[in-house]
Amino acid sequence: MKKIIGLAAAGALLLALAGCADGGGGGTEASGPKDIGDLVVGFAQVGAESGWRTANTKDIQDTFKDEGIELKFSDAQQKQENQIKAIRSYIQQQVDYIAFSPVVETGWDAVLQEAKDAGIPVVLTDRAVDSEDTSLYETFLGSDFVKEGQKAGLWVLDEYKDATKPVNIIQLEGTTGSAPAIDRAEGFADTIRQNANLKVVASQTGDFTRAGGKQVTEALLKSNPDVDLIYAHNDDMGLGAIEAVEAAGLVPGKDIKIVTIDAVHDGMQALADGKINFIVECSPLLGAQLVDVIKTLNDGGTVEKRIITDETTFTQEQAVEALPDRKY
Ligand code: GYE
Repeated sequence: MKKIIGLAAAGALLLALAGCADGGGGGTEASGPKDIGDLVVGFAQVGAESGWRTANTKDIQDTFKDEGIELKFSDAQQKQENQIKAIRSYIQQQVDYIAFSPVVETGWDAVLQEAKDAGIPVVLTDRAVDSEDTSLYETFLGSDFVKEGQKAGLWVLDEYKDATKPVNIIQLEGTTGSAPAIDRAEGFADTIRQNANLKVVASQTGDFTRAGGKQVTEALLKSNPDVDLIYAHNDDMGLGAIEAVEAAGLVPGKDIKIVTIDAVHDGMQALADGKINFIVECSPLLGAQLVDVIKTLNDGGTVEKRIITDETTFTQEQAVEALPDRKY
C-alpha cells in the first residue's frame, strides 16, 4: 500500500514538473514568481495618432519605469503589419509578457497562437480583438466603448428633446475596423434612434487624427450645408473639425455643436472655451492596471477576462472646473 502511495506521489511530482516546463512566460507554481526586476514586457503600441495615445504611451512607460519593470516598446504607426512584426520579435526575444493595443479587431489569431505556443501570456490593453478563442489572451483591459457612444448619444437626445425639425448630424469615425470606432458608432446609433428627428447625414473616418478630422469635416460641410452637430469618435478629430467649421465662417459650439470622446487636455480646453459642447471621458491611464495584471499573473494568480476602466463625462462648466487638475 505504502508503495502505491509513494508511486502516486512521485507521479504527481512529475506532473507538476511537466506543468512547469510548458508554463513559460510568467511565474509558474513550481518555479515561483520571478523578481519584478527580472521581468521583461514587450508592448506593441498602435502609434502616436492622438493626444490620447501620447498620454497612454507616457503613462505606460512612466509606470513601468517607476515599478522597475523592463519595457520593450514599439510604435506601429497605425499599421497592423508593423504590430504583428513587433509581437513576433517579442516572441523571438522570449519576453515574459506581451501587451498590445490592437489597431483593428480582426486578423490576430495566428500571431496570438504563436505567443501561446511559446508560453508567453498576452494582455490586450485599450482595444479588443474579435478572436473567438479567448484563451489566446489573458485579459482585455480598457474602456467600454459602446457605453461611451451611448453617453454621447444620451447628451444629444437630451439637447434636442424639443426639436420639431430634423437635426443633421455628421459623424467622424475612428480608424476603420478598430474596436473604438465600431463600438462608439454602435452605442451612439442605438441611442439616438429613440428620436426620429436625429439623423446621421454623413459618416466618414478621420482615422483618429486632427488632420483627418479637419479634412473630412471640410469635405462634408461642402456636401451637407445644414449640419447641426458633429459627433467625433475622439477629441483630436473634434479639434480638427473646429478648424474646418471656423474656416467655413461658422462658430463651433454654437452654429454647429460638437460632441467628442476622450477628454484629453486640448479637448477639455476647447470644451471650456465653448467650442466643444460635451465630452465623454476615455481614460488613457492604463499603466497601473497593466502592471497589476502582470504582477498577479507573475504571482501565479488569475485575472478577470475583462477589466473595464472607470470614466465620466464633462459639460462645459465641468471642464472649466476639472482643467487645472487634469493630468493629460
Ligand atoms: O479614443 C483615440 C485613440 O483606442 C481608446 O484611440 C483608444 C482611442 C482613443 O487614437 O483618441
